[in-house]
Amino acid sequence: MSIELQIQNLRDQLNHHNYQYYVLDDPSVPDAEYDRLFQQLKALERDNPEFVTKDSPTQRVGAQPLSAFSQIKHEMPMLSLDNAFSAEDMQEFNRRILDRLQLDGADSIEFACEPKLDGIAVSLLYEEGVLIRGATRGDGTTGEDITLNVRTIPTIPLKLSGSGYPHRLEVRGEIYMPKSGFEAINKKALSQGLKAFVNPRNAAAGSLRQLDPKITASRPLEMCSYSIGIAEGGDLAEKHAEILKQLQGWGFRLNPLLEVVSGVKGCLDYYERVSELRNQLPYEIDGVVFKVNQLGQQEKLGFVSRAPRWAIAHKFPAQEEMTTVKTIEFQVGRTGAVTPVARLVPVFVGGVTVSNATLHNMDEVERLDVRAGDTVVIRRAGDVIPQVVKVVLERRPEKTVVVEPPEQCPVCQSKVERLEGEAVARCSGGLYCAAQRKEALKHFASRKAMDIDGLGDKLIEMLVDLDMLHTPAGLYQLTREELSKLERMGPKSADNLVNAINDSKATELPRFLYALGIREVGEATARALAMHFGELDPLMEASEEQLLEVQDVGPIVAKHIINFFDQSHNKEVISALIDQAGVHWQPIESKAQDQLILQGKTWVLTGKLEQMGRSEAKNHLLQLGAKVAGSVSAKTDCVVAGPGAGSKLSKATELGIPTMDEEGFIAFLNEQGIELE
Ligand code: 9MJ
Repeated sequence: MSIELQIQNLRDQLNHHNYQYYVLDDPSVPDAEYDRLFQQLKALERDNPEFVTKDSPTQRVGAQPLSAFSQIKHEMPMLSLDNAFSAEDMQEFNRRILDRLQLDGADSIEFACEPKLDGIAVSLLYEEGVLIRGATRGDGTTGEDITLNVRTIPTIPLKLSGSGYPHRLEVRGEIYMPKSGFEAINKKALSQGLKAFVNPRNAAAGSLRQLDPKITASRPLEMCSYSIGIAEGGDLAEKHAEILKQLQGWGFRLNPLLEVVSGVKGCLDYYERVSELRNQLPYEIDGVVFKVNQLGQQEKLGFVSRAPRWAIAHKFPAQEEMTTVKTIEFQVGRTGAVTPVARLVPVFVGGVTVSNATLHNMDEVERLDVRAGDTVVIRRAGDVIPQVVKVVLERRPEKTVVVEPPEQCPVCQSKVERLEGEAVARCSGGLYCAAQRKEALKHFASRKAMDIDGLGDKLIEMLVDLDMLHTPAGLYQLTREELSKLERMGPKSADNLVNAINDSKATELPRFLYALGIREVGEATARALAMHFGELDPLMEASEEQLLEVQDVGPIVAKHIINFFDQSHNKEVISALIDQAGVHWQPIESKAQDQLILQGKTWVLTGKLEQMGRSEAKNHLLQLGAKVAGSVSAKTDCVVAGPGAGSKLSKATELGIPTMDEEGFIAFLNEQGIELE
């Protein structure tokens, strides 16, 4: 490609990005990419000055403002800043200044240092101390009149305080949205089904660009001032940092990290210190700004077309970069959550190489409309996990395919279920799914489930990793020979473990149901199901309506139960446990009715039970044969009263019915061999 064509090509790209960024507030590429293109164009033009034209993006800044707001011509152009990307760039900046001022290396320049806030540059005009106009920077020459909107921002004074200010004073600064405010409005927008903002800068721009100032007022915007424009009348200090202090006295917020340093070494040191702080700051910055502090020196240095020679922005490494999505895969987590993940062409961003980014759930995939082959903007700020911020649609290749959620688990092929109102899809494979197996086995063996002594989490992980254990039924086939070969497992411990596993075969139906790890079926629900159905088979065949009759079971739990028993894998595991391994329990009905201690008794629960839920308490009573009634009468045998018990307790006392508090009730349950969850 000829040089001329390369230049034209770069200009076209930059003009396009400019329009997206300045006019539409919808940046198409990360700033770092824009900067790179800009630097490339600058270098080509520097080496081939015959091709420089007036309309090159290097010769003007920004793009045309939108016409929705009235336009304002800045009396003094609003400058932009040159960029430095390295210590060498900073050395060169300093050298140029010394040369122009005819100073030598021994004379160090005083620099005012400020963080470079990533927001929107604005100009505020005060006449006789009263705010009369606010404008955006626009293209530096012409901006938009946003007076009504800036008046809504609390950190902008409507009237100056103190005295001695110029009777016409233009204050310039950055309007930005703090990180916390950004997260809050995005959360709200997403909950209302609205589009989220890409980043805080974008959110600030979008909020300022509202024709209705009420909307701007509702957005968490702040402003810091960093320079002045017009100043007529009044005495201004002779140093930049001192003028800022004067502004502070008149009511403007300054960035608290403002400092004055000496020489380029002082600048580089400031850069390092602020880099360290970057992630902890409550607002986003993309670098630091150095300004020659003495106004006399600033005047001598003057300007080049777009920027002052006396200031520079030393940019931080980018936190946003572009890369390509190779594929989108689905990962199965420990709870069976099926999560879409973008596999990326590795990209260096925010100080690390990123090759994967979670897409969280299908809602997020749909929101981003991300597809394999897409070019995406990746953001990694601080220690936050890398995020896909947006798809660069204009770079989408032909024939991309919309991502469909998997119907089957990518690990075990079981059905993936996504309940209404839930963002997360889950593998219903439960015990069968390899990805969930370790957790399921830990649960199966735990104290309130099958209670296998000596089978701890580490051991389960080892057995699964060594491919010695696939399902809970496999536990019952482990031999002492196999087990004693394991690390740190002597023949005695192996013996003990095999015995404990064997002992667990004689169990109770509620424990067994709980051990299966059906979603939302905790110990109390398992017990309620066991009491209601009496045996496993009728429960496995139960319809939704039948399940809904059970105390504690609502539509969601019912769906989980039905889904679980619908999976043939789960049925196979259950059959292996019962028919092959010999897991068994006493049939509930076979317990002679008169053996139950509370058979024929009526109990009432009242007040707040702090150590167990009402439903757990009720289940324990039902298990012991009692009827649990809602009101106290002469037929009541006992009242369990927690704090806040009212009329039921007084009625019981009146009728001379025995009562107990929660402590007493727990002691009673313990005597019956029932331990709390
Ligand atoms: C920001 N963005 O924080 C300037 N800026 O000065 C600071 N921007 C600036 N100074 C002259 N601190 C033009 C832009």
